Amino acid sequence: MVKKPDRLKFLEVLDNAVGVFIDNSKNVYNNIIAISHNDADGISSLQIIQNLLHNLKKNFDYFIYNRSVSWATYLNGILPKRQTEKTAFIFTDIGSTLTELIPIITKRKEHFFILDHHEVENDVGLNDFPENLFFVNPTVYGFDGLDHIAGATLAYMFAKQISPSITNHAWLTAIGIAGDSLRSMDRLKSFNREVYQELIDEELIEDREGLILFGGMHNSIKNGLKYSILPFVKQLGGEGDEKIKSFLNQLQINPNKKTSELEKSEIEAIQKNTNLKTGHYALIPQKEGLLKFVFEHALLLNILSFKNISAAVSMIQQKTITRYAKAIYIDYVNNLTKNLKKVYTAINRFETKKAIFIDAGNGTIQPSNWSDTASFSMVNELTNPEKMLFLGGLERKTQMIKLSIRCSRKFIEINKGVGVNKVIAQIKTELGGNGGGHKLAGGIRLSKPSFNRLKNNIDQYVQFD
Ligand SMILES: [Mn+2]
Repeated sequence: MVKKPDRLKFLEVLDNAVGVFIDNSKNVYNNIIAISHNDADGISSLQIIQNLLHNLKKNFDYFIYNRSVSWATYLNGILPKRQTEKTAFIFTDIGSTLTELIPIITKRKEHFFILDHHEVENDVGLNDFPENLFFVNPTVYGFDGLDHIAGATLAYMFAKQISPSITNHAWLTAIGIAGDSLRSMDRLKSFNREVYQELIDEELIEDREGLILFGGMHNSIKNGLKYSILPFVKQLGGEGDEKIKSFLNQLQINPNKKTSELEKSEIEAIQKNTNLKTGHYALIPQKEGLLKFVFEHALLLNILSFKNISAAVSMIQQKTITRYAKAIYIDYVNNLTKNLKKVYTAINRFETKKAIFIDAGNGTIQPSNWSDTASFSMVNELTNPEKMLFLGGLERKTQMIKLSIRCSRKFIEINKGVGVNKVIAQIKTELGGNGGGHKLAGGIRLSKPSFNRLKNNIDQYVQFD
């Protein structure tokens, strides 16, 4: 994390994987199996690889892995019974759990190309890889897997070296970047920034500047203010139409005017009365309606991935949104903004020096929404970013306490590198329970007595010396 990115070393590893793929793709590989992650970045990465294999006229199959079972179990159903060098695997946006994968890959004849930007476990020796594994992961060379390089950015860099005409599909990269980074486009860095600039220069993406209401950029300003999830608009987000209309009427702005068509003076008037910022956002020229707006398109794929993965995979190839997908989208932003409003205004909380507990149980927030409510509360700083957030409650079916745990980058800085995963590991050691996660996000299930002990002594679990 702290070390300076080693660009040359990373590009050398990427070039090597590209070289091996090119050498074998003509005469050796006749079937490629692509495996990707079930989110917007994963689906965009997969589409890039599919287009590459289409250009190369290769047979291919694809699978999408949601990490609900181990790699061993999952791959058991995918790896061909008869091993052959004629098959190769490409993993995108997934595959950094090397302690699980290396033992499997070691026993196979096929080449495995893993193009991932998730951090690798600490206890893996990066030098004792099996010869058939080509592991390309920029986080190993000091890059940040969110700000610097999305899974789709990496997939695009790989594909473009093999088949330059992949550039026609490069707009897919913007969806992956937006879906993972959750930032306005002016805040991209490193490879994400460079590829995004290339998309603008090639006119594959239209970059615009305006009021940022992610989640509602495609909408009227009334609905934009109501349904924006990044940022959540304090005082207006999740509110009823009347309150928002009267706010806009006072500023003499037509509530039905499109967010993307506001005049400069209108934007300034809104900014004077809210916490909103302007920034850059991306449009896909050949798409229409919601799908034209890259952030909203990515959000839709992230939502659909959990509900109906085949709908998500087909949506990325469509020009306009289906009614089915639109209904799911509206339902999602409607619930999420209402829940964020609850976190911001009303809900019961218990606060210590280092932590905040929010009781979302007893129907306050639907359990299926706990995780996203916790995430967007934290990124919007609706709770103090210097404290770790524990949001959850009693889960009826298990009679356990289920908690979504989040922290900010600021928290990690203040606490010398301690993040959610370390706190969860500490809780599990001392109180039991099931769970896990990464630096910024994770979750745990605990018995009621364990939960009470946690709550009473929380600062001792969050503190490390
Ligand atoms: Mn990703």
